[in-house]
Amino acid sequence: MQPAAKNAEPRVRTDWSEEEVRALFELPFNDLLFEAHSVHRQCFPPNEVQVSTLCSIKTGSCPEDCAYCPQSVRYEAGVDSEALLAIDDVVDQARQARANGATRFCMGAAYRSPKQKQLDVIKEMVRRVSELGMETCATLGMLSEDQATQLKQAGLDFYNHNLDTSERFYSEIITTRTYKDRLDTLQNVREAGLKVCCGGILGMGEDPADRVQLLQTLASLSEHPESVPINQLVQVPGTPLHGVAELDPLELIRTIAVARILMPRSHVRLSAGRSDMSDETQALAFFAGANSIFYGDRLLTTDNPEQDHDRALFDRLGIRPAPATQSSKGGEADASRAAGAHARH
Ligand code: SAM
Ligand code: DTB
Ligand code: SF4
Repeated sequence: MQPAAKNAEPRVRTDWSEEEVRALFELPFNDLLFEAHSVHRQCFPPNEVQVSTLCSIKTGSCPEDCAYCPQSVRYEAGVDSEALLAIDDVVDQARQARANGATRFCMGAAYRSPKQKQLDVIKEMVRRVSELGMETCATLGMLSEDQATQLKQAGLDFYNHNLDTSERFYSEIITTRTYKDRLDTLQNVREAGLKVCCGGILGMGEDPADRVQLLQTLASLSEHPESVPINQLVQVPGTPLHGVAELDPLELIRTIAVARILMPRSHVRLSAGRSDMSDETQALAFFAGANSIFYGDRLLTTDNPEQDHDRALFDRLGIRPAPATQSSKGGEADASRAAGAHARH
């Protein structure tokens, strides 16, 4: 394949065929990384990584049966069930995340889909976190278009809803909602004018062909998701996927590189699973085009690398945290965020 022309921005395409995607995966590793990194440099500052912090606003006892997830009520995975957090507690956590240099705050709830009473509380959380000048993201399960619109009106920027894997492999992982349910929610989120955060999980025992199909489906959505989280399965004892064969780290890097080429303007997030990755694997992921991470010692219920470790890794790699994309939010926010980010990185 021809390397991307120097300085020419790659065309954004939503018509990638499965054969084209497979051909990218089958490139020699160096050719793939060269191409992905070239695309990355044309679209993004190569030494900037966007930094988000996760907050589990409602933990555990989820009715769904996602085989990877410790929050499903069906598995004994040691996660206690908690009520929806109080609004003030969530805002305090957001303020702390901002002081630590995060520009986006992602609120996750173990719901199949939120009820109106719950959504009313979450809308207030979104409003208050938004007032801090942070970008906001929520992941609450399935949404109708009306629910998505309500969140948009409350000031939500992004909605995270993952396809998780290929359509073919999906039914081996989740039986309580369909692939089409997921695509419908993604469409509702788009129609409401929210930015889409959508990706998947690797290392669940899927075939390489499933990784091809997942990326081809993501790149064929009518608009690419603005944010594409690539999670590596965090294996939690008690969940059905505990004990599956571990993913070859080079396959993770290949998947990130192909995602970067297919969706050149999207943020590709090296998401869950970093605690199990070497620094060298993460460095290669940033070279291949990953430019977003979750920062903070916890994901939702599992561990993330210590903040000190991430700061040291950024320093060793000469990476700086990206500024928030929404300068319009400003206010109380900008000065203290800039100070926090500067002090820490
Ligand atoms: N309940 C909502 C839903 O599933 O859409 C939102 C929260 S759910 C925990 C968000 C995402 O976290 C899932 O779609 C999945 O991709 C990811 N996730 C959950 N457990 C994981 C694990 N053990 N390892 C990696 N990713 C995981
Ligand atoms: C996403 O793709 N990964 C994040 C976020 N979206 C919500 C969640 C990772 C969860 C990992 C398992 C846990 O901590 O419970
Ligand atoms: Fe529930 Fe989300 Fe976990 Fe599935 S991934 S069990 S929907 S919290």
